[in-house]
This record gives sequence, structure tokens and C-alpha cells, in this order.
Amino acid sequence: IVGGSFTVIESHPWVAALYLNSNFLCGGSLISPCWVLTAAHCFLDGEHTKHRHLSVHLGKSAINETDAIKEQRFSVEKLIIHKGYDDGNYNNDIALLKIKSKNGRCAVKTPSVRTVCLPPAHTKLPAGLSASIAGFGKQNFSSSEFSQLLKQASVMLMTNPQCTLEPPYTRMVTENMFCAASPDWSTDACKGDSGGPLVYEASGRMFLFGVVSWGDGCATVNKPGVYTQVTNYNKWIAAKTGLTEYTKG
Ligand code: 4AZ
Repeated sequence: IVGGSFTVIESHPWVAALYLNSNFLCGGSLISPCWVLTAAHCFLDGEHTKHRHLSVHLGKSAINETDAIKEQRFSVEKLIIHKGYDDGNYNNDIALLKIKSKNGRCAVKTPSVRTVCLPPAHTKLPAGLSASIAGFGKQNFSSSEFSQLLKQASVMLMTNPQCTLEPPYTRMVTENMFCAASPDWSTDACKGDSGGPLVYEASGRMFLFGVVSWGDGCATVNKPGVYTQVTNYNKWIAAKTGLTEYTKG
């Protein structure tokens, strides 16, 4: 995340850190004890990612530190990439991971590990609202490394017509995406935040409205961050996981 502030996992306890062969890969969100929602494009750079090489860490405030008390680690039993994912325009940039610990259990609720709610199908947040993003992504586009510490930021939602004024957004943004940025363009998701959450609090519950997907650079003027519109996928999520439309956080 560019801009924003450092935070602790207890403030975003649904944040998952995904690793490929022990290298940090992407963010994700815990939507039920056994399922993490993330981005499809995390798995398709280069050859097809094998789920056996993936691991999911929950309860982490720092990428390269282990806090055995707070942390819960999982292997990946199943990787489900949306069949309609298009690596040309990132349409349907959504994937699910079914997780399993060594003892066969899924995530256990603690102050540092907790699920996020899925909003009702096809609900949309109005433009102008501020929502919260979190992740271990780069703190600058030109940075060579991910953030060691979890960061969070507030970004303002835009309408799709506002977002598609400039290329490449004009040809790439679909109804399965929405855009968000900071009014002064100082804050944004960046590489490594992909797959992670954009949440909005309503009636005291946190709802997952977006999955960090792509952008032209990071925190660049007139180049918003683009997020997968999670509420277009309630049926897909229900069909793949067996979860009903709402999950309690
Ligand atoms: C990326 O490369 C990426 N500014 C993710 C988010 C954004 C840009 C790039 C949004 O994964």
C-alpha cells in the first residue's frame, strides 16, 4: 500500500498472507473458517500454480516474522480459479482457496483471526464513500520489496464512468470491477496487495466489497486502483464453497 498507515492484524483479522514456495505472493480474505477469497491473477503469472506449493498464513502483522501465538498456518487443499478469468483485461479476477492445517482443522477464531462478511448479492457502494484496504504490498511502485508490516489505507469509491476516462481503463474496466482512489492520488494499493480486501463497515459489521486486482502503476494521478466487484460473485462463491450468501463475521 502506498500512503496510508501501518496497522496490526487485530484491526484486519480476515487478512490472509499467501505464499508460493515460502515466498510472499498475494493477499487474501478469510470468508469462512475453511475458505480464503483472493485474486485469480495471483496464480497465473508464468506456469500454472500448483496448490501444493501454496500456503496461507493468518494472524500475521509482519510478513517475515512468526508469532506462534497469533499465527495460524495452512496448506491449500483446493485452488479454484474463476473459469471466466481473462488475463487481458483482468475480468473475473477472483479465486478461492480451501485451507487445511496439519491437524486437518480450518481457521479458529481469535483476536487476530476472524472472518469478514460477504455483502448481499449485487449490492453496490455509492461513489464518494470511503472504504478501507489492507495488505503487505509495495509502499511505492518503484520499490523492490513488499512492506514488511501490514498497512491499511482509506480510498474513495468512483463510478465506472469516472474511472474509464483514460486508457487503459477505458477498454479494461468491466461491470465486474470498480475503481477507488484517494482524492489527492497519494494513496493506493500496489503490487503485493493483490487478492487482499477492500472492506466497508455497515451496522457494526465489516463487509468485503472488493478484491485488490490491478491498476496502471500505484498512486498515480488519474490512475485509480481497480477492484473485483465481489457482490457479482455471490452465486459463484456459494456454488464453489457451499456457503450461503451471507457469512457472519
Ligand atoms: C499489482 O501489480 C497491482 N494500484 C495491484 C494493484 C494496483 C497496481 C498493481 C493498484 O498486483
